[in-house]
Amino acid sequence: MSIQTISTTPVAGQEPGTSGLRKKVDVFQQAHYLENFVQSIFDSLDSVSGQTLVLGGDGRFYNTVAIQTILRMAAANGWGRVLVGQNGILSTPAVSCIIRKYEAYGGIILSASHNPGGPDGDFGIKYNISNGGPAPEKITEAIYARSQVISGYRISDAPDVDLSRIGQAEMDGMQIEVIDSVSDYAELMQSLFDFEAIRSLFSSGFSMRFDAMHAVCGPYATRIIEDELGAPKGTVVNAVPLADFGGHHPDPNPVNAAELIAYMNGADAPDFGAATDGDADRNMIVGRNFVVTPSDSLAILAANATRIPGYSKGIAGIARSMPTSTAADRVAAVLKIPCYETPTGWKFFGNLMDAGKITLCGEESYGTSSSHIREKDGLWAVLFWLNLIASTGKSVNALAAEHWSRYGRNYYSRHDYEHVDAGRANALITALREKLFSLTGRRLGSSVIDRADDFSYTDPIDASVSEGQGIRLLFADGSRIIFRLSGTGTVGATLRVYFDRYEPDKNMHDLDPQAALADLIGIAEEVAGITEYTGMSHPTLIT
Ligand code: G16
Repeated sequence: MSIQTISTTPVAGQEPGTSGLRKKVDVFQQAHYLENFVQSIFDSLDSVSGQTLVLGGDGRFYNTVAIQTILRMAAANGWGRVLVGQNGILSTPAVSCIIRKYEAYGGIILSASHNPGGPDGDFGIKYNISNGGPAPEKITEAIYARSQVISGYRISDAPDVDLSRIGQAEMDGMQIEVIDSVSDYAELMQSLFDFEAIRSLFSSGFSMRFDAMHAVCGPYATRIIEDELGAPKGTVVNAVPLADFGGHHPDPNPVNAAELIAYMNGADAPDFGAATDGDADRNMIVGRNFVVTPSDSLAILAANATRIPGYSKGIAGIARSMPTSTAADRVAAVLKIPCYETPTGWKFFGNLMDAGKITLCGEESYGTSSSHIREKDGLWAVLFWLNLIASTGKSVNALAAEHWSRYGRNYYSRHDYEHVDAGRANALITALREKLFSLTGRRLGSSVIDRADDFSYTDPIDASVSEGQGIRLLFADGSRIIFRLSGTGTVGATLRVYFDRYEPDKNMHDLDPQAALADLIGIAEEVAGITEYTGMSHPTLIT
């Protein structure tokens, strides 16, 4: 076996977005495309010689092909050891857990998360650093810069490694360990939650439906919820990961997980419902005829954290991404702990967790987690809710209603306009940016804009500055409208418009969120001219 240096030329557009590089599968299949990006990652790191890399993906189409290529490149670049999930499968939270547990140098995750899979779908690649979290912007910018000047990559001509069997292999002096995809993660969950209490809950007849959406969480949820916690077989549905996610969009929200929602609204609905996404870092929590918004989920978990063994001593602080509702801020104020507001992107939470400033964090995009790892963690959130239900004896619906009655309710919704022409979408944001000054102090309907700005974040730990993170209209009554463009799509642009309105009156907590937000929705159209710019009179997705 020999190591070769292959000549290559830069490919335009290898700039990581909100969470790594995501493109259509056929883009990744172009000659040298994946190799250029992987070599750019390796070249952007301090010496990787002899170091340990964790490698795995969500099982989508092209996963195993990419894994074999990355193994050959890792060997050629001098990595000492690669821990790779059996059959190339590792969820995003599991990669984070394994990097931390085995003190690896970093990890590569192959996933386009909630984006559809299959030959016509999306593929993605992301590098995580030694704390287990996504590489910060300093590194992603270096990777991109490198990708634009690359002239060659190193690769071994060794044959494919058998990933189907747990065990050891060797490639050009590099050790390869094919590891069980689930066990390290399962052990971590056991250390945080009261498994005994959850077992008793299930043995008392409590029923649940967990929709793994034919994505990577299936094996994790089956092992933990059915095998270890004793939920009846069949509790986890769509449990086998498929390369195309069964043709569905593996995104746990009420639109894409419509089957689960219908089930939970039916006459025979179980007590509790949950779903996770392509790479198992997102989650949706569902009660009977009721969906918990992700922003509320973060606030409710924070308010009840001391009921959970892993958090019984309390939490140091909370962080939420800027567009996430301010429900968590109200909990932090009562607990007298800080609440940080970061740009969209999990990578912004890492420094706060490493510095011990926060314990819990979350985002409106169905992501919640804690400092147990450095990624969002779908199954963790589900187990947290199960533990909460077991320790309080209350349903999801009752826990949410009680929370609102104590803290008030943040009505919240996100409207997405997908596949918009990128030029038109950018023009909308530019026009808003130019109007910011004139919007401040303006009265629209019964609301006054207290402040209009383009969100900028200065990291409190390393003082790095991230500008242009979303247009905010902040109203005098605490309501907010936010406009930003998604950084995870692969076709055209997606405009996201976020609405957040606080309602303290407990007699007003049963409104339909779209009705409760109708005034703000009208103001967004008036201020931004969404229909004119996008050519769409309605959002393509409402969550
Ligand atoms: C990623 C990021 C999240 C972000 C979400 C949506 O999630 O990790 O932090 O909130 O994308 O980002 P955007 O609004 O830019 O599309 P995931 O689950 O796709 O990795």
